[in-house]
Formats: sequence, structure tokens, C-alpha cells
Amino acid sequence: MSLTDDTIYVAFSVKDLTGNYCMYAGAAIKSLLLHNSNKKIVIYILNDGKITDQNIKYFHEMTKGINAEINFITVKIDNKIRNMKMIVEGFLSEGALYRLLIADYLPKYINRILYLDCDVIVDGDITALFSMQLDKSVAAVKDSGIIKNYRIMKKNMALFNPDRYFNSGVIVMNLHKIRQEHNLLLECNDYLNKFPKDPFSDQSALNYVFKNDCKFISEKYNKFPSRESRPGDAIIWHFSGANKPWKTRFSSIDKIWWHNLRLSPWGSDVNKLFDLYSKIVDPLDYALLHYPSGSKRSFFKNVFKRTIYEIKLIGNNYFF
Ligand SMILES: [Mn+2]
Repeated sequence: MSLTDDTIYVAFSVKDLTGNYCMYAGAAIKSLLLHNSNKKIVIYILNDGKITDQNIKYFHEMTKGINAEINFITVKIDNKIRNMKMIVEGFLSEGALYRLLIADYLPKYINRILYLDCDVIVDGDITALFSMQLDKSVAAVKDSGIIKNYRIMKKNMALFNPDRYFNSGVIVMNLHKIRQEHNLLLECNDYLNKFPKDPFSDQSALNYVFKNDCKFISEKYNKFPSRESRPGDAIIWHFSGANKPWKTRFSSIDKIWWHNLRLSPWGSDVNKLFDLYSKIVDPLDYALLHYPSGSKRSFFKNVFKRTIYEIKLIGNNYFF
């Protein structure tokens, strides 16, 4: 199945508990629109119906005068689902659930969608990504590190081939096929009832459901910044894990995120921007604040590791 029409459909899911989540989605959307003005971009934000009027206004501001639109879809989670073991026990957030419902909630004439996490930045043209030949249900980027590094995941290894485990932050979904062959919510629930302690809950569930039904694509479409990363190395950067640019300084890719935020309505007020920027903490502080260590030994190991990072950064003009 290939696409002939000139529209790119993109979905995000947002449950804004802190009041900041919309801003992260905003930076991601700004970056998407900035680099893809040659196509019509239709965006769906699946949400809980609690996005503030101010945030909705900001989202719409970004599409003024350009060939793009943003639609909001309120997802109704009934109590039966809300009481699912995975939600009640806190292994899955309600926000993560929304993307499992994309196929059900989007208009049926949309046969393909690019799902993006809110912690991504698009830094290039995604036409080739969106219009690729896709016979499988999904296309995504391999994320084998995760399954090899976590002891708890090794128990589940029998279910996954680590060389065929994908990251779920960027997924091209073949909605036509998914609607015909799957009920994502039920199938994911099956997996999570079997493995309720999987730290990558819905990501693993999606891997379980789309085992042997995923097309693996170039890493440049879902690349985690490393200390060595440079702008231009990827088309979609994914600030997966703890090193979010709005929390800590990590790599030179952070500045791409700040650049997009500054261009978005959320970054247009200089005072707010500086306030936000002043909350950024250095990696060492961040590690100490956010990674409580189980033992004295691992605490000192952590401090040592982070101190070496810090020393390496000195003299490195890596930020702004
Ligand atoms: Mn993510």
C-alpha cells in the first residue's frame, strides 16, 4: 500500500497533568511544521478533554497562515478500561493508552498515521518516512539496547527477539491493516496482565502485538541524543529517558529543542522562557536529585561517573 495524496497525518497523545505537557507537544509540532511546509500537515491530538483554552489557542496559532491544521480528539476512557490491572497498579498511564486507540478514534478515511511522542523534535523532511511502502502494521526504529540492559526484561526475552524490539516513540501506523487485524487495547491488556512489572509497559505490549509485523526503518527517524550527537545526524530526535532538554543539559541537540520552543507561542514571552531556562540543572545536580541510589556504593559510583562527564564538558562550547 502506498500513498498518493499530499497530506501527512500525525498524531500525538496528551494528558497534561503538570500543565507543561502541552508545551512539549508544542515544541514538537513547531519543529514538524517548520521542516515540512511543502506538504499539508494534519495533526490529531488525542487528549483527556482537559487541555486549557490558552493552550488550545497556542496550538492553533502555530497553524495560522500555513497549510496545516490541528484537531483535538477527546478520548473517553470508560471505567472498565480505567480499572484494568495495568492502570490501577500504575504500570501504564492513561495518556499512554490514548495511542492504543488511534485506530478507533481517527476518521476511517485515514489509512496511515505517524504517531510521535511529545518528547521528540523533527529536524528534517519526513515525506519519505510517511509515504514509504508499508505492508506491515507498523514501521519503527530498533531499540535493542533497552532489552539487553534491563535485568527484568531478560525474563520476557522469550517473547521478544532483542534484534526486533522497536522503540514506540515514533511509529508509522498502517491504520487500515490495524483496524482489520487488531484490537490494540485488548491485546496490550493481555500482555500487561501477563507481565505487569515490565518497566516499558505499553512499549513492550506494542512489541508483543506487532511481533513479526513491524518494518524496521533507519535510526535517523528516532535517534536518542548522545554526548557525541551533532545537529544534522538525525531527522527525528527523541529525548527518551531522563535527559530531557527542559530538565537538564545533556547534548548539543538540546539547543534544537530550545530553538523550536522559542519559535512556538510557549516561548514567545521572554520572561517565561528565562524562567523555564533557569530551572535547567546541570547533569550532576540532576543525577543526584532524580536518581536516588539503592546503596552507598552505587551512590558514589553515580557521583563519580557524573563528575567525569562534567569535567569532560568544561571548555566544550556545547550549549547555545
Ligand atoms: Mn518518549
